[in-house]
Amino acid sequence: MHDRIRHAGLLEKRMSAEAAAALIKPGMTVAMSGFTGAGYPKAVPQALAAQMETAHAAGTDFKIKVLTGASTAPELDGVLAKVGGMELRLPYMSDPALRKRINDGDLDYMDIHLSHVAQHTWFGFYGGINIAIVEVVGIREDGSLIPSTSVGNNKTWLDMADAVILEVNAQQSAQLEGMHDIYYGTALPPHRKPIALVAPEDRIGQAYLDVDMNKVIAVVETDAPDRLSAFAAPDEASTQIASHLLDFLDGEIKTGRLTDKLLPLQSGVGNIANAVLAGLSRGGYRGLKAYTEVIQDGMLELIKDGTLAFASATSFSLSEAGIEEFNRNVDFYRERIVFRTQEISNHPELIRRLGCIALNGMIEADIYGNVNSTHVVGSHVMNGIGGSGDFARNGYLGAFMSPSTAKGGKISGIVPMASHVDHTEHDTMLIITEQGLADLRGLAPKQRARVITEKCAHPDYKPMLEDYFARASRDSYGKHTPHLMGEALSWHQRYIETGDMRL
Ligand code: 0RQ
Repeated sequence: MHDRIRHAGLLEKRMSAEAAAALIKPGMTVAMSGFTGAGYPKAVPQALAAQMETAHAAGTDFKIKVLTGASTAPELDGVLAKVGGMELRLPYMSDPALRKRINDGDLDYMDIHLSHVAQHTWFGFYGGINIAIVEVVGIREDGSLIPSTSVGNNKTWLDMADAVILEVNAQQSAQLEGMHDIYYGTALPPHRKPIALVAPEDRIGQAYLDVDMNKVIAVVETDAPDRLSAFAAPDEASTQIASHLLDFLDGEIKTGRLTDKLLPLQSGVGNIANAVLAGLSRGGYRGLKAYTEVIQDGMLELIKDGTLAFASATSFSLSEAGIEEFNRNVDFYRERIVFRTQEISNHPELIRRLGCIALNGMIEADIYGNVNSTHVVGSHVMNGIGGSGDFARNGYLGAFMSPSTAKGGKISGIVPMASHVDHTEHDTMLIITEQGLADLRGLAPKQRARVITEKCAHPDYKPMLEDYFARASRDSYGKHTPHLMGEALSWHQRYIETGDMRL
């Protein structure tokens, strides 16, 4: 028997990616595996894009609705975006071609908290799912599936879809078997029960995904790596952000609010989050734990050097060097990493119970601490909210980090009014730039404005913010959260008109 497909019935269902793609029809809702460039289907979406291109050339419109775990890669989002093959996409994305299509207004993009996607699917909010396409590492004798480098929403997709296409990827390490914990205990309200997870390393489910064999319409063999994007080397700004965070955590330990084991860490995506994690290894911590969505290279480093004793996530997002490191020392990492479904990795009940320390990147924050994670000058979506809201609202601490300026200083990361709000002032506790750290806990709006401006703003913009706040404090309609409504977004308008927020 085939070593990756050990179920006789499913072995019979092998076919080419082209034949499997031909089963997908215009207008279908197709749910795909994949989370932050890991564990996404690699062959069928490419074959589908080619078929769409042929259809479009013949004058036939061929678009589908695409649901995923989070971002995927050029072989999925990229190819489908390039041929104009999507009418709807949700949730998180980061592919440049797809981002361009969305910002050109060519398709609908729904940005949803990652913890909401599975349950909204069960609630029927997105209609039904015609086909699920899920990458797996292998199929066992009993037909259960060995999950890949991400779990994401795969359990929900397999359960809810009318039909299933499996991509069995021989490139993924067979050693991933046993690293997953798939929880099948979720129910619909009012029948929900407490989820019995009280520590990041707890196992509450099974190592395999179940699938109704009768729904499987194709099994496609692939042999291609994940996206494996490289991370930018930590620069001065991210190193300073990491130092401010370390100083803050030291202070919390001194006051007795935290111990030197901290609380489970969550770290977002992107270069800043990756660099800040790398900085944590300088803090001298040992045996910390992570309860997070994504394991980037920075977190793997922390596991390797003993800073982290254990990490729970739903996905990898590694560079080529990162996956090589994992594969080289897989026995070591297997003992220290578990992958869960994203409804569990991002579950508000669990994040609040564990008391996560949430560390996420941002586009901008305003002087009151409202945070924009997603939209450049209020309208151009970057990636999406991802899980940042799940963790920031429900964690013990919610920190948002960014350099104080972007685009060579032409944009301020601290603005009078956020041009789009993903995390309200009620959810944000720490704002960190290379300039400093604003601790907003226990502060009222005007106190927050002074602290954020003082600690986080770049010197080019600090006098402008102080001037705005002084005039708003004098002339605002209400004096609780002072704003000059005609001026609050003028910095963004100036950037659109002149290419620079500075006066
Ligand atoms: O643009 O690539 O064109 O140079 O944004 O910015 O500074 O490299 O930072 O890679 O950490 O990303 C918010 C996007 C930050 C990320 C965001 C431009 C900047 C650059 C990237 P270029 P940096 P990062 C869990 C958590 C939301 C989702 C989330 C993110 C590019 O952290 O997507 O947290 N977060 N999920 O130039 C204009 C500004 C800007 C700006 C940055 N104010 N104006 N452009 N940029 N600030 C994980 C998941 O949920 C999956």
